[in-house]
Amino acid sequence: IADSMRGRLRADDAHLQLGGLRNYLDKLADSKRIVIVGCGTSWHAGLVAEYLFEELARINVEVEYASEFRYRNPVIKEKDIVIAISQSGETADTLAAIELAKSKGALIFGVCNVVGSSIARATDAGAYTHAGPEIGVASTKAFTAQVTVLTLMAIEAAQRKGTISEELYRQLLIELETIPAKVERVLQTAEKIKEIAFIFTYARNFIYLGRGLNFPVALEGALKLKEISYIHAEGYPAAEMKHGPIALIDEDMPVVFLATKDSSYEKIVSNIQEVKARKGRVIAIITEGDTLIPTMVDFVIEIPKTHEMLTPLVSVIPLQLLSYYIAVMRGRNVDQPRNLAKSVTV
Ligand code: F1P
Repeated sequence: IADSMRGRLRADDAHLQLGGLRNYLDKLADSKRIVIVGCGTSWHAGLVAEYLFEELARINVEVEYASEFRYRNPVIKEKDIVIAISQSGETADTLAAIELAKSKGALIFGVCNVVGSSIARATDAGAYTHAGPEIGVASTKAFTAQVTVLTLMAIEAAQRKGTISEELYRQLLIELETIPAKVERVLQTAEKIKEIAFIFTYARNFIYLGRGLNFPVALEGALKLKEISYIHAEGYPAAEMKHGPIALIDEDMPVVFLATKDSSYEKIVSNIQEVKARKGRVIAIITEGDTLIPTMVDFVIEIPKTHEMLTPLVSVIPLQLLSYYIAVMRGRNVDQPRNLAKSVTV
């Protein structure tokens, strides 16, 4: 991941990294609504983008499972932009969603990894993620690369619209450059993650909770665990727990919290208390230097302090590693999980 990102981001020419999209950034900034379509991990990257476009560029965003969107009769209006996200560029549901949106007159942007893929060819403009081939079936570095491209799109749209200050614009671009080094630091905590994985190798269920930009990361953490270890896992917004999932919490339920020091920190701390009061076993992803949460939970994994808008790029890494080690310890083939195809073309 670090390799695929290193050297690509420069504060002065970030928009140049957006490939074919760079001539369309004014249209993006001018759009009244963005509809994002994708499946699986790509859909989760779209959810991260929803927070970014809304917060930074104040553009209304809807994120749709392509597999559902394609069978509806969605309302697409003039100046709507549809962004299709796909690692393989061959996912049939996403391709069908594009064709449907096109038939209604939408302008289609693509965020794909595979150059010349069917989805890339079906779009009006796009940016390639250039993450290199995903060796396994389950998307990992593709997620980070997709979120990076979508972050750049949101930052550039916001700058053009004037919804962020010039200072924040530059700060975000400069901070984006620090992400590869932060990802490398998380990778260095692999031994600790392996020890936690060992303890939970035979868990039957997992819950993942996060707030704000870490909510889609919770969904992605749960999906990775399902895909490669075959453990039942669910992700929820932490605030949604009290509306149902809290009934599942007992001493046999591992709960992974995305609990980084950002604007929802205090609320996440109280969610952790609610889970601990019901004897749930908590693994918390925390910001380096946090001294409170380690006193409350069973296990912590530290990640470097990151600008809140960029946190998913770093906070997803320990979840990918946790799934990886649990799956390996269960003897699963992490590259070829059962029942999954690299490109779902039907
Ligand atoms: C979408 C996806 C992946 C998942 C698996 C099946 O693929 O759901 O997220 O990990 O490979 O397909 P894509 O459209 O991003 O290639």
